Amino acid sequence: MLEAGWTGSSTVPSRDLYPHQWSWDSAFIAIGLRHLSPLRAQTELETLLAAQWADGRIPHIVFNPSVPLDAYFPSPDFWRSATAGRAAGAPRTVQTSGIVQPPVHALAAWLVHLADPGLSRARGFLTRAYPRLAAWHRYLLHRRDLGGGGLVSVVHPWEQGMDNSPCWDRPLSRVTPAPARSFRRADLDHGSPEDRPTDLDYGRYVRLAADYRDRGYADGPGDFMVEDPAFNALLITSEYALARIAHELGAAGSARRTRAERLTATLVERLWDPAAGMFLCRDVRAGELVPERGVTGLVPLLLPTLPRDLAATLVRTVCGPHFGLGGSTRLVPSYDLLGEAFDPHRYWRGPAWFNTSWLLERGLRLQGERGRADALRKGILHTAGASGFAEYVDPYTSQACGATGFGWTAALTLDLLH
Ligand code: 9WN
Repeated sequence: MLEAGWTGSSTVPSRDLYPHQWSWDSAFIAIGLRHLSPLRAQTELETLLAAQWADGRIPHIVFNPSVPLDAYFPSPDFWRSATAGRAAGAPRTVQTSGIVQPPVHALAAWLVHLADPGLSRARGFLTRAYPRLAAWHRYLLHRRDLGGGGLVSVVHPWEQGMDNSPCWDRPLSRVTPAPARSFRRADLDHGSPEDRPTDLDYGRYVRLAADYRDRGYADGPGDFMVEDPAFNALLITSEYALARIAHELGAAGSARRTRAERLTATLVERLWDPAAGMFLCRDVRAGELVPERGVTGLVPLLLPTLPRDLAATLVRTVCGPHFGLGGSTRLVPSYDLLGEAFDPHRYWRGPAWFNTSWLLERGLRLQGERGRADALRKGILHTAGASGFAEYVDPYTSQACGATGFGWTAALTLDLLH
């Protein structure tokens, strides 16, 4: 599947549904590819990093110019990166979107390096990647601290990567949708409408992205600003990876480790909800936590300096009635099984995804929960194979939903097999 999705310089998430390069997909794909071809894994990340903007942002899509414009919406003529993104420093040689995705890249770069340190050193892989990754983190921490409390805000649900999670319903309700007739949804050519976000969701996605574009992709207060637990936890995880990369390159990494620890404390301060027993999203415009339990709020299990009692509570929450792991579910559902908005088939409103389960497998292992991590690993491997490497699955029946032969499902399966 990864061979079939390889374009010569990167891997598509899915030939039909997502025929370009996606930012966090590429990071996960590189983590798997490193076991087959460390060179290709390095190239995957290098292609993405080459599309970085001068202000440090790594765009969520890098468009393949040989794919027809109508194959995916929104296409390059919607984002107009070269013109609308000029002030923010969009690259001239390649067309990209103007929003970002979760910062898994430094973690991926470090893991790719470890797969073949000799090749990595000979090619100067980390020497070239480090300044770009550092600029990426700088962009997020400085330009995206829209709440002023030290955490990064996302300005679009596509940035966080869990597009139609019920966590966004409340903050999104303030956004006036673009009229449905003003755009054409190419996703419905390949995906079933029951499994995809609704037209109303899309109207809001389009409005938010068009407004951001029309402001020249300048960062500042907007209608949608959310501090998300997974996005910030992945930034912290990647900051630890950057500390290791700095050390490998002969520089000191301790300032980065200290920053990662400080960010962990800020995450707890701003997003931990003791009553829910997990992290919640903060709606920055409304100045309050969003009372919805999404898988995003479990991802901080990845953090090594999470207070022990919080880690223990998170483990209980993953295995309790809201997520059912080890009981009614084998993979972690994307949203609260008991939540009002739960839907076992609709995208990020219930189905289980492989990338988040992979992250939680890692988190459980890091927190010393070996038995649970082993069981989740088994569940991922079994379900990936049985579902044809689906994009996502019904959390109860493991029935395949969305695309099959999906990039990160194949890549992360490979990773768990090693
Ligand atoms: C919008 C590519 C991407 C993933 C996201 C997933 C989905 C895109 C879409 O596909 O989002 O970016 O068109 O629905 O939600 O996490 O990166 O696989």
